[in-house]
Amino acid sequence: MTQEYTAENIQILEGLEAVRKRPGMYIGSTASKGLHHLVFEIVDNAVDEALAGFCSEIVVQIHPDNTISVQDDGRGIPVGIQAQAGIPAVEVVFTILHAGGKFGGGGYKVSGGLHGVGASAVNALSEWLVVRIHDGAKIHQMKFSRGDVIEPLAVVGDTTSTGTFVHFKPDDTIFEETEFSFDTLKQRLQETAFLTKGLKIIINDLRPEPNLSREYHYEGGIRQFVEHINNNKTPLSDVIFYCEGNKDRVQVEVSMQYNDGFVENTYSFANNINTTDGGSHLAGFRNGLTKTINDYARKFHLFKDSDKNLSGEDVREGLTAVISVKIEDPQFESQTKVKLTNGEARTAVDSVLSEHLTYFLEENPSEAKIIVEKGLMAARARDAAKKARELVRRKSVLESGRLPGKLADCSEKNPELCEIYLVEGDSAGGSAKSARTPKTQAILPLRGKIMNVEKARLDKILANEEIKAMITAFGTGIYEDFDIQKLRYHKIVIMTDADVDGSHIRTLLLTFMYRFMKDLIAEGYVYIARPPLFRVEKNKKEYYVYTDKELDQLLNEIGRDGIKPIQRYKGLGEMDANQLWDTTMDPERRVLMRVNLDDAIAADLVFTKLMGESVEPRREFIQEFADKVKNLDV
Ligand code: 28F
Repeated sequence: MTQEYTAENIQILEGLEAVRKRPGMYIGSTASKGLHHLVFEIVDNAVDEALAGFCSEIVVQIHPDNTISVQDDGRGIPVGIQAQAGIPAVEVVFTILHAGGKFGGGGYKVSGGLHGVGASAVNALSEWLVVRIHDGAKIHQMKFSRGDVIEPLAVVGDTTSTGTFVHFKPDDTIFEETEFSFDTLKQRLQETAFLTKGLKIIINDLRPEPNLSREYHYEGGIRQFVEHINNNKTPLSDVIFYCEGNKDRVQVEVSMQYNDGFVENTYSFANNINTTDGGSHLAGFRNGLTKTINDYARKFHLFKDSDKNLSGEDVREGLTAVISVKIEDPQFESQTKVKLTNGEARTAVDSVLSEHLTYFLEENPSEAKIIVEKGLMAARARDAAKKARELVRRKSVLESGRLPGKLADCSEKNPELCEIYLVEGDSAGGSAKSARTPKTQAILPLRGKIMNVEKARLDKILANEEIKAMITAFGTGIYEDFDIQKLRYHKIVIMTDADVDGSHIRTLLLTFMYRFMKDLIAEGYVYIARPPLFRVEKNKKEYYVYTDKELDQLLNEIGRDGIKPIQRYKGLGEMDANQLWDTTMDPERRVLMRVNLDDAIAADLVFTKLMGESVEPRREFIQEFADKVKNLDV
């Protein structure tokens, strides 16, 4: 692994002025993200030394003045004169920009941060930077300011240890933000520790009293990463699959474990970079997984129907997986480095995984059975969902014009003027029907708690009578057939109780709409009605109040004397038609919140969490969603 470093390895050399002139080009941004990126560039060099087999511990410290130091126990950056440049190698590392971060074929660099520009870019963007190298005998030190040498390399002491220490202060004339976030750093460092088994990474935040400190050290590597991800889930077996291997100079590691949920959680990395858009290594993983499980199931006659084949989606339901490849010359689809394109990564992951997974399944028949059965169940559910979709589709074609019996439709025909209230419960539905303006307001009562959202599968959701009624009432069809032009109401108002059941129903409705009628939400047709929590009466005047805080405020304003007993509404059903009109349905007075998904990707994640199995993320969803809905008084 050790090799002579020569200048030939450096392909493109640029001056550091370029970095200071256009920092964004080199580190992505000068905001908080770019600031933290500096730390990862330095840490990545220490990680490379660990990957080369010479470093076992990295210590990162945030100092009280928001400076950062990183220390490793590797060999120490070479201090000898580098022949080509005629200056010490360490000076080369800190003053010559290795554009693109590549040292060329056979080069030293294996990991590499997002932009891979290395220590020199960090140096260029630091008000000052100190590097201290222990070479087992002497301590060598060098100081820089904004990329320029201000103290040349010199021996400053004796030592018996080896390693590299770098301390720097980001230049506040470059960065808009110079405050480091412990959470951001610790999260990424933990990820790095998972991906580099055996490496101990310590982070200390010396700013608060008492100091904060974390230590990450995983002998099990990505196997423990999988365990960590499945921590709040219910695994189908305690056994976690793990394999590693080399092919075509690609180093491959895969670990996975199934849980009882329906969501896939696969994380892929190339040279420790989280490739959020996947790419060739992920494609190889998917291919190998599907093929191997199908081959096994057929070989051991686990399919009743011999033509049966599980789809990729079937075998990935409830799967948590981490794929990590290390590759000499990683190619990415774009500058953001979120999608790997090296073809050899695909074949390498496919073949390493297929080989080891085949052994694993044959050696662990009970795990194999669980996996195949999970896939078969997913396949059945998918078939059922497809049938349910077709049913709904056919029905809406056959019965076009036939509206659900429970719907009290409005008489207006121009959709722009029409609204539909989806009301929880028949009794509130009844009040809403008598309260409404029949010309423009339609009411569709939804009975009680429709179903347990928690574990409901989409096929069950689609088979649900209330959901089907909704689809016909909207008129748009769903999924591939969805046509927003056919929407019969330009306001869809979800009106549920302000309790747990109410939020479940709301969540289910939104999930359903998001999955099958995404544009309804994207184009802002969906609203949430906010019924009041309290009714206060004083001197024949009525007040409706929507939160506990508002109640306090009101009572402070009007005083408590002569107040009638305060009515607390537990549900919509407790309000009579007049009250419902006054507080929740009168366009002049009601409070509606528009459901606004400006970030569909983030929303999908939120919904995915929601459809999952653990209670905590769902609570977060409700919280998160509440933040997303814009208060809009219409
Ligand atoms: C706190 C950050 O940067 N650690 C590093 C090494 C070790 C070698 C090295 C680094 C030589 C000149 C390219 C030592 N001995 N921690 C770090 N530890 N770089 S960075 O070499 C880099 C090449 O430029 C090293 C033998 N080979 C390599």
